[in-house]
Amino acid sequence: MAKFELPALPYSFDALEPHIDARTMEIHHGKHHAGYVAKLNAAVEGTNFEGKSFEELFKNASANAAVRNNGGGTYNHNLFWTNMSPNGGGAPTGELAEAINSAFGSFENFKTKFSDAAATRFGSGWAWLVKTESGLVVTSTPNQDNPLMDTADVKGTPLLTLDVWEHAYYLHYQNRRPDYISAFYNVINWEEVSKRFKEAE
Ligand code: MN3
Repeated sequence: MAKFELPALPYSFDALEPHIDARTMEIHHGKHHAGYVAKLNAAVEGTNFEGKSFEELFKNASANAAVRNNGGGTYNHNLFWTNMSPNGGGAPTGELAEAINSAFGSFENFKTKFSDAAATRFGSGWAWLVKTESGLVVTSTPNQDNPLMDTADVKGTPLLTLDVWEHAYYLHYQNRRPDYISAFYNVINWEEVSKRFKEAE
């Protein structure tokens, strides 16, 4: 039976410095993310969830807390690493830029909305840019939940996400979550977000 695996980071631990420090990346990927993958495999073993895709797991996330927490913890980090790049930053282009302008009025307005979602998520969670049936939406989720789960307030295809658990920023930014959120815009991999946007059509 195929098991969930920890994907290798697509860049070195220090590649996102000074915005995200190497020590945080090393612990975040090697300890936190690896822990979710191991616990997810243990949680699905011998259950109806064994051998299922993330999408299938998340449709019934409400049925099993361990699958919900560790499935989200695995999937969300898989996405998070790929939507950052040492060559990232700047602004989206093409159809994604048009969709962002259409939904939020401008790229600057999108940034304000996304930053607010990330800053106001109480405790641990994630901010999201999601493609829904009615267009692009910014939302946030608690804990390791995501917009593919049956428990989500806003459901859709995740295009971009930001981890706002303290483990994602505390070593470098301590309590300054807003500074971490601002720095994130310097490393967003808009090419990857565009690719996900097109695949979701
Ligand atoms: Mn994390």
